Amino acid sequence: MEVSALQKARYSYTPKLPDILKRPPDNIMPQFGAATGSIADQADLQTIFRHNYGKPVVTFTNGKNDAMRRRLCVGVVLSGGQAPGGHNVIAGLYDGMKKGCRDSKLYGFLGGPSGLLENKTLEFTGGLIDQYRNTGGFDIIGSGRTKIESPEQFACALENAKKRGLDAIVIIGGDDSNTNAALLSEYFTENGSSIQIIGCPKTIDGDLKNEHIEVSFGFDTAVKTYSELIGNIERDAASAKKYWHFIKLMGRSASHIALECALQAQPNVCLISEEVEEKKMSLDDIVTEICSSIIKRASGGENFGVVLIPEGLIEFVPEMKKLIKELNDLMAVYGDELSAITNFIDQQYWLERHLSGESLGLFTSLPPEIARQLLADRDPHGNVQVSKIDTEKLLIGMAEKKLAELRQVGAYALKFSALAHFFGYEGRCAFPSNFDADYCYSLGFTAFVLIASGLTGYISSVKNLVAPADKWIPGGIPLTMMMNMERRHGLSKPVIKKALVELDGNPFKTFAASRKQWAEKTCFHFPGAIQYYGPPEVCDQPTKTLKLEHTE
Ligand code: FBP
Repeated sequence: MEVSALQKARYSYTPKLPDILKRPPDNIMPQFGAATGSIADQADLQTIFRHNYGKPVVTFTNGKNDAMRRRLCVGVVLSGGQAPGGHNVIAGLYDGMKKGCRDSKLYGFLGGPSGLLENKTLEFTGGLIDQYRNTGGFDIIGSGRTKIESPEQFACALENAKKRGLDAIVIIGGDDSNTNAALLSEYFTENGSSIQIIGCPKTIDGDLKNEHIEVSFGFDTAVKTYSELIGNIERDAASAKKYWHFIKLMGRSASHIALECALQAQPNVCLISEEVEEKKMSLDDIVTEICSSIIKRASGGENFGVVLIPEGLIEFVPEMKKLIKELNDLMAVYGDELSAITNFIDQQYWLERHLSGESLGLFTSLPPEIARQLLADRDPHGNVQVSKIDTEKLLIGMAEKKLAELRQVGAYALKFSALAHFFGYEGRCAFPSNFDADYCYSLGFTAFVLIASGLTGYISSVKNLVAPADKWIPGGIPLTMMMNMERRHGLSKPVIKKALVELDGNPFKTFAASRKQWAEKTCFHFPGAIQYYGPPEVCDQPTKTLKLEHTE
């Protein structure tokens, strides 16, 4: 296969490792902290995770440890959406295992968790790994969104892991996949198996984070890719001076991606879903805020601008949230009945009989394309697929209407011409930034040390990420520590808590302090493309979010 010059160069990039992981493996000792507890609902979680609850946080120190030299047989699963750096997690795990013992074997389950259920694997070789080092994508083994949840699926996963002779399985995924990892680990132990489960924090959305997981991998590269594109659009807007660009950004519920892109590119408006919810803003309030920037800028002759919209926004607008919840509940019960109705008009008649008056009023007031998108298939967790709803177009339509009304009363002689964009897939498989390449490799290597140490029910963690990589602190965090109980499909379930944007956190406060000025003046910033070779201040910087979260 012919590869690009950059890909060739990236093959030979050596990811930076924390100092402790550079030692010979049999010189790395696990060090255990005190017993831990979950963030909430301790009694329930203690009952559900009888074997795994309360385990200590693990860090590593120097010390003779022969266990690191044992022969291991491990399987790895990539779960959920792609995130830059996944290949390096596998490379770090593979290199660690081979450094420990040349005869260790690493298998990849094909196509995500379904590969574990169908026992579809490939065995990694050095040659195969070398073709994917420091590259984006999950194509080395593929990924998928199958959820392992029924008792039959748990039993099947255990049987297949035994058949393969595995010592451990590494699950690389987001909050839901790592919740699944915790349940799988508990099930294995409960059923007398010593097969270990280790998770790894992945998702471009950046919502799998807490005191111990400073960031999920992939966020760094994805936000830098989107910020580059936004900067390019800003420059185009400032050159042509004729368009307002409405840009929706991936990120599912949380607005971390939009917030980081705003900090980097300084657009005129950036909506933050968590603030919309907190202030109980209606769709009309949101459009009024956008129009206020359009009008102010028009009065200075600036008939152009950029608006950033987190993809989960509409789920945070109180009236929409209520409508979506009613639709989700209806679809959970009558999904088949509703999808058997193929005509949209008939679907509306059906909804007239099932939605509350308020929600029905809102549903029928929406542009038909948006209303149709709200009825589209749910994801495996029963949620609306927000990436498939054209919120950016909805807001453009509403802004056009509001501005037209204002023009009619003769208040404003302004031009408004808007273009819609959606950035998501453009960033999920980019070549990992140096930060993600290093971080992922360290996460994979750390997973090896946790496995060799005989641990299960842990997530690989690398901390102190604003420092240079040699000062990073690798270790393991009990998965149960990050959990609470939440309602899912009408039942109380253990889940890893999703991290949303904190309105009293430094990243949001920094944005909020500048946004008034950005809304009126042109303060665009042009971050440019991710750089892989050059001075550390250009190539190795973490995101602004990470820096602001970890500096006073
Ligand atoms: P994960 O949470 O699985 O990492 O996925 C992140 C994400 O990119 C979201 O930002 C987006 O809403 C979703 O995946 C889209 O997924 P798909 O391409 O499967 O529809």
